[in-house]
Parts: sequence; C-alpha cells; structure tokens
Amino acid sequence: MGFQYISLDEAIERAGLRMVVVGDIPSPWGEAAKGILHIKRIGWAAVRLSYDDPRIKEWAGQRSGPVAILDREPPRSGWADILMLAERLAPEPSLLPADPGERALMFGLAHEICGEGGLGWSRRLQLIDAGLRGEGGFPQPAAGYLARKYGYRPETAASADRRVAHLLRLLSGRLQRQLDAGRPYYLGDGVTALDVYSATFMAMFAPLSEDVCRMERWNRRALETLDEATSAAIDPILIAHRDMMYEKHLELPLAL
Ligand SMILES: N[C@@H](CCC(=O)N[C@@H](CS)C(=O)NCC(=O)O)C(=O)O
Repeated sequence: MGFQYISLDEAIERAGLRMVVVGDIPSPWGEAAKGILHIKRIGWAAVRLSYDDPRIKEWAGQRSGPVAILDREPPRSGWADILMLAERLAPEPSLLPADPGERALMFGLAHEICGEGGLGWSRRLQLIDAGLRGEGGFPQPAAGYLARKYGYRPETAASADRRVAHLLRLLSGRLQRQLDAGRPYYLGDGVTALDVYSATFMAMFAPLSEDVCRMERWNRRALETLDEATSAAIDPILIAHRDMMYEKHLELPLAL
C-alpha cells in the first residue's frame, strides 16, 4: 500500500489521514507507523517534517515525527495512540493479540521498544553520546540538537548502554522461545504490532541495505555505530526476523 508525499498546505486543507514523517533517515517510530498502515491497507498522505516552517508545529502540535492527523481530530504522536487509531480505522487484520493476557504483554514489550527509556530512546542516547565524543553516532550539530531535545546527560550514557543490551536480549530471548516452538512471530501464531516495532527498530542497529533504504552517508554511518557490548547483544535472529517481516508484511523499498 503506497502513499504519497504532499505539501504542508495541502495536508492542512485536506481531510482524511495525514501523517508527518521524518525524512532522509529510517526513523523507527515513523517506519513502524507506516508499516502498520500498510498491513492494514489504510490510505494516507505523508508530509515531511520540516524545520523551517512554523506552521507544522501549530498544525501537528509538535516538531517531531510521526504525528498522525485524522480529519479535524487532535494530532496523535504516541506510538500506542497511532496503533489504536489504525485499529479503529481498519480492525482487520488486527495487529493486537486476541488473548487479553498476550495483548497486555504486547503493550508492555512494545513500550520497552518504543516508549520513553525504551530501546529506541536508549539507542538514541547512545548515538548522541558517540556523536558528542566524536566517535561515530550522530554528526555533532544533530547530536547537540537531539541531546537537548531528548534529555541526554553524559552521566546517563552508561545506563543507556546497559538498557540497550538488556532490551536486545529480552527480545531475542522471547523470539528464540517462539522459534523453538515453531513460531516465527513474537506472540502466538500471527503477526502483531510488536513484530513491526522490532523489525523497524533494528534500523537503529543494522539499517537495511542502500538498494532498499537510501540515505545520506553520514546517517548510515551514524546508525551503524556499534560498541562491542551492543554488537554482542544483537542476536542474528533479530535481524532474520526483521528480514522475514520486510519480505512478508512490510513494504520495500522504504520511501523516506
Ligand atoms: N512521539 C513518538 C516518538 C517520536 C520520536 O522520537 N521521533 C523522533 C524520531 S527520529 C523525531 O521526530 N526525531 C527528529 C526530531 O526530533 O527532530 C512516540 O512517543 O511514540
């Protein structure tokens, strides 16, 4: 299910579902939201996040991505709010487990990937820290901007490293138990939003190849920055699961 990029003016004017997305880099929150809409075959129009037009903040309520806006409803920027909006617009196929216990587990694990202090958040702090030290990661100006915006403090860099390694192991442990039981997905027998989050957040560790995910050299270099402990915590089954998800459920090439 493809989507079209439109101008901010057009997006503000038109009805339906529009989503502000970060350009030039496979932002995992944005790629997850795109993936959910794709699986559910929900039509939408994309607006690239711009840093020079004040109206984006007025319209979307913030200058970050993704922000999903349906008709005149309030903007939704949280991963769970975007997921629930998609479930409302297209209940089938559902990306939530039918079993209530598994559903609660899914939201818990998804929070550990997408939420504040989760895998994506902690990985971003790692890449900011590396950038500020001049050891890979985000280029200096971007690292400085993100540091101020996302609560970076040098003294928390070590705890971000630990969080990243723990969470990668939490995910691969669960996936391994499922694989041992002959199940390729994180929960039960079918694909859920958790599979989408895991697959898209791997972009922060091992981005997809240039032929399906074109981006500037420095962005790729940033995302590929790995210290030894993080590298050791990336079980190849996480990448194999990512590849399976892109092959069977998500769209390639990425349209950034
Ligand atoms: N609001 C999202 C997280 C969004 C987020 O972290 N967005 C980043 C993704 S790279 C962003 O917009 N970065 C660019 C910027 O802040 O300028 C959620 O809570 O689910």
